[in-house]
This record gives sequence, C-alpha cells and structure tokens, in this order.
Amino acid sequence: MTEAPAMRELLGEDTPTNWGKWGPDDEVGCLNYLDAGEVLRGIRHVRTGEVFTLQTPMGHPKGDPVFPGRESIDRENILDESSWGPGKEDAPDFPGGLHYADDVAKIFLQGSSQYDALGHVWYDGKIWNGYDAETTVGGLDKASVLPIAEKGVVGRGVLIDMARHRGKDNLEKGETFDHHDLMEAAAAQGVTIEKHDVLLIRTGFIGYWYRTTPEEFYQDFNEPGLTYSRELVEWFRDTEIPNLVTDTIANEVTKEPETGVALPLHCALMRNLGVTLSEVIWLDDLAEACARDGRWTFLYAAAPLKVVQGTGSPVNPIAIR
Ligand code: UVW
Repeated sequence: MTEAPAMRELLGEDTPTNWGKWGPDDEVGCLNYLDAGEVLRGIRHVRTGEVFTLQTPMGHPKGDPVFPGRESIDRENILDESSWGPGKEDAPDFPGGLHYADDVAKIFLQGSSQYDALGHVWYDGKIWNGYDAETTVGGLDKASVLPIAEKGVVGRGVLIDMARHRGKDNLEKGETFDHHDLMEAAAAQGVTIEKHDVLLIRTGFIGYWYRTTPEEFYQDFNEPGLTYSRELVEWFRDTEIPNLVTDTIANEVTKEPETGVALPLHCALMRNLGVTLSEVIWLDDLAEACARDGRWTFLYAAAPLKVVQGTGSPVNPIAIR
C-alpha cells in the first residue's frame, strides 16, 4: 500500500485559513458569524412550533455509535432503592425517610452527540488560530469547548438530506459527496444554503447503526461523508458556514478514497477555517418532518456543556420548525 501524503502536503501550504480574522485571542472561529441578527434570521423560520431534539441516546441497550477506540458511556447507579434496608446503615438517612437515586458516569466527551472544540485536531504543531499544540497537553488551554459553550450556537439551520436525495435509507460505507452534490440536493428540496447557515447533512448512517449489528457497522469502518477538495474548503470559507452538523461519527468520509488520508476536513475546516463540527446527531425524525411539508429550514439551537479545558462536549441540539 502506498503511504498517504502528510496533511500539509494534501492541503497545501496556501490552504485557506481564518487565523487572526477575529483577533489573536479567538477561540470560537466561525461561530463569530452567529450574531444577534442571525438569531433573528433563524427565528423567522419557525412556523409551527414543532420541536425536535437531535441527540442520540447515551447508553442505548445495543451500545452507542462511537469512533473506533472510544467506548459508550459507562453509567453506574450508586444509590437506588436497594441501598436502603436491613444491613444498609451507611445509606443516607434524611429526616422524613427520603430515598433517592444517584448515578455516576464515565464518558468520552466525543462518545455521543457532540460539539468538538476547535482545538480537538491539529497537524504541524499548531491548532486553530495558530495556537501552539503544546497548549493541548493535559487539557486544552486554548480553543477548548468552554468558549463555544459560553457563546451558545443559535441561528438558521438548513437540512440537506443526502440519503433521501440518493433514494437510500443510508449512504454506504465510503460513499462521498461534495458541495456540488449538496447544492444539487438542496435544489431538489427547493431550498438554498445561505451564508451563515448552520449546515445539517443527513446520511442516514447513525440510523444504520440502530438497524444493523456492531460487527457489521465496524467492519471495514469507513463512514460516508464529505470528501476533501480545495474547492470544497473554499466553498465553506466563502459561504461562512459556522457549524457543520451531521449524522455520522466524524462528519466526513473516514479515509479519502484518492489519497488514503484520514479526516483531512477536520484539519481544513476545523483547524484552519474555524468551522465547528457537531457529530453523531440524530436527524431522521427532523428529516421526516421536513420531507412531509417540504420545509427544510428552522431555528437551530445548541448549548454544549461548559467543560473547562474540554476537547468536546455532549449536546442535545434543538431544531424548532
Ligand atoms: C476524531 O477526531 C477522530 O473524531 P471526532 O471528530 O469524531 O471526534
């Protein structure tokens, strides 16, 4: 097998960046585009008041879809009704006889529906905005998920249903699409992707997780998704997309078909342009509703958790139609 080129070689020295665009201290990148005017623009796309929550379950009985190497949530009850009774003198004893349940969980912050911090990936020793990758050691001192969580993400969402457009329940492993395909699907849906839209793309691949077995899902693991080209990166830069949201684990085809490079768009979009990535998002119910009445835009709102130095955060985004 020929060796994949280095990320710098694939993207090129002159790859588009937004470093410095919002000053030397910026940690939220393209989310800066989502100002009060964009919130009001999003609100104008609410018609019926239907609410869709877009998180996948944490701790589903069949396990949760995670990137290879990560694990589903490990949640354990440490207090429940069995904690009280004969021989259980250590149980909390409140006047009046109150009993309660408590649990503790170990989670990968990227182990369910999530927001990635801009400092989550890098190459050549630099993360978003040119911060030194040494600032990631022991926790993200720069471009963690905290500033994203403090800002919140609210704007006009547009959903492009690539699976439906291609007449499939879900795109297949390794199946790719680009911005031309997105615009073609958008035109077929009767919608346009506008500047500053939160861009949601449905592939059906998280739905596939629930329809298949983990063995089948992970065999020759290669998610479908966007594929790298310089033109695609320029399109993201020019369209000023603040946030890319998909129902895949990593928002792009896992391994580039031509070069074999893994996840180059993470670097080109997140590290270089400052586009926030949201992954493992549940879009099937929202897509059903949009397809029913042909309205593919809505108010999108998401508040990741304020995890100090976090590389990401679980999230339950909301779409209001
Ligand atoms: C990796 O960074 C490997 O994946 P994700 O963006 O899904 O967290």
